[in-house]
Amino acid sequence: MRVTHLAVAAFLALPLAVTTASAGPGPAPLPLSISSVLPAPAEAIPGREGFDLTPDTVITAGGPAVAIAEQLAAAWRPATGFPLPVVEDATNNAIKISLDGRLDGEAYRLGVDRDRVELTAGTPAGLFNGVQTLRQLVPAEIESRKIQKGPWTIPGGRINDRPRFAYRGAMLDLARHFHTPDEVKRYIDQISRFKINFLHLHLSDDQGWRIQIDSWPRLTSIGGAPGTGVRGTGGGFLTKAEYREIVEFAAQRYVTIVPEIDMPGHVNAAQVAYPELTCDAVAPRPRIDIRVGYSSLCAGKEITYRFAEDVIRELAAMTPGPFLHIGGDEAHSTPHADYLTFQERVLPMVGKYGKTAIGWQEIAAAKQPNAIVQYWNHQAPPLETTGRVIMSPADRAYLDMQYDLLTPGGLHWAGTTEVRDSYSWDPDQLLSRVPKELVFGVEAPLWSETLTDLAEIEFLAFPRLVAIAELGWSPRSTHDWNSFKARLGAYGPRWTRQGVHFYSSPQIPWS
Ligand code: NGO
Repeated sequence: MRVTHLAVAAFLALPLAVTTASAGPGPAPLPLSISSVLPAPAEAIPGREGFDLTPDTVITAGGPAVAIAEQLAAAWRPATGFPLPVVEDATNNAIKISLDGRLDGEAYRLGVDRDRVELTAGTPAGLFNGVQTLRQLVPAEIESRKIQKGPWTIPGGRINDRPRFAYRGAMLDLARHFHTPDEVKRYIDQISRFKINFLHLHLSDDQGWRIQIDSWPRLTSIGGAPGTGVRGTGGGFLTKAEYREIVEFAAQRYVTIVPEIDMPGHVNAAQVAYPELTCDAVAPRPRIDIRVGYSSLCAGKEITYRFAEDVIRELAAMTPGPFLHIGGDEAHSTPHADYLTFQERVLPMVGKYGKTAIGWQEIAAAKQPNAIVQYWNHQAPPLETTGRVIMSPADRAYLDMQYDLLTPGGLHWAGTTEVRDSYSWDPDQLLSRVPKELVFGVEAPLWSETLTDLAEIEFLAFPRLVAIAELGWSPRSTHDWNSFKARLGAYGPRWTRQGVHFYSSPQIPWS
């Protein structure tokens, strides 16, 4: 459900202005090779001859592979104008997509030679990953929605690829400014091309509440009303039907949604709707500024736990994925003992409804044997925990940090973050007191204090999200800034054709 935005027009020209100012004529596109892929494949061996897509090329697939084959055909038909039928069998001029029980999880293998392309994986998710690789191996004109000339040569060679980390996430903040289901879907479509497999949605905060909860209807009728975005812009919330549609759209791209309700801090919008959730039962005023740390649920009241359990139960029921995020950050106005009491009662509720809890790094202080901790604050004392950790260091992985002080949008409380800063760290070496076996993966959060529309989202996310995606997917042995920046520079024309408002960083040799 969308409530009108006031500030849509203001931004649109900005990313383009920055883009052209810093880009210049740029080098000519590099010839594609089997390793021109983002994120870098685990192993890529060039071959002699490539495969030409022609009007007679067919895609072969059976069983669960058919849906993935259809996705590939749909991606390539508009620009090639070729029919690319998905058939059961063919010998020549074929792209063969099949499941192979010897592979598992998200891994895939790709072989390209003159007569055929073969993509195999143990699961549909693996095939989907292989298709994202294949899509990057044909020239950028393939991204056009109108027929282009070609030739459509896929460079020859072999790829043997698998992820370094199981969790490779991105996050959108719908609370500070609401983003519509269509905007969220477009973002999912973009991130899934880089093998990001989780999207965390920050659905509640001091300003607004963005997900329908039937047992507490004023959360959205008041907390999602017009004007509940930062500076009074926007407003809106996801109905359960819209949320389920997003979940389904994401599932088709092998992205799992992780919903977050932030507690016990960041709850002003809920308390405006239900004053009984404060200790003194007095309704606070609605807040549209961007200060943090002033609101808290009341750990001493039973209604707090009824509220938490109702929300968790309804959220779990509409979420097929394994994780629920319960926030836990910056509860500066919750006394520490109350914070522990709250978390030690609420974290287990997530398990009761069949999910694993994730919380921001502050939850590490509570007894939370199964919860996953999301590291974010590089300024806090060293994180210690015995559970799994998702790495989102604000000075590297927060996509809402400005690139530099002159680029539009974003904040800079954690410093400015150019593309090279987001690429140059190692997720399992950053925290001295967390053993590397506990690092579950990486996530790139994008907070929306300054963001009202998709152009602004894309400008901050791209290209830095790709740096985080590569840290999450590619083996450390492939980590190489020069290689990364060349592959990224060659990717630019794809975003241009897709109409993605990326920041053309002066650090990257854009083709
Ligand atoms: C912090 C804070 C958020 C802000 C964000 C802005 C976390 C986990 N809590 O990150 O409320 O939106 O910074 O960068």
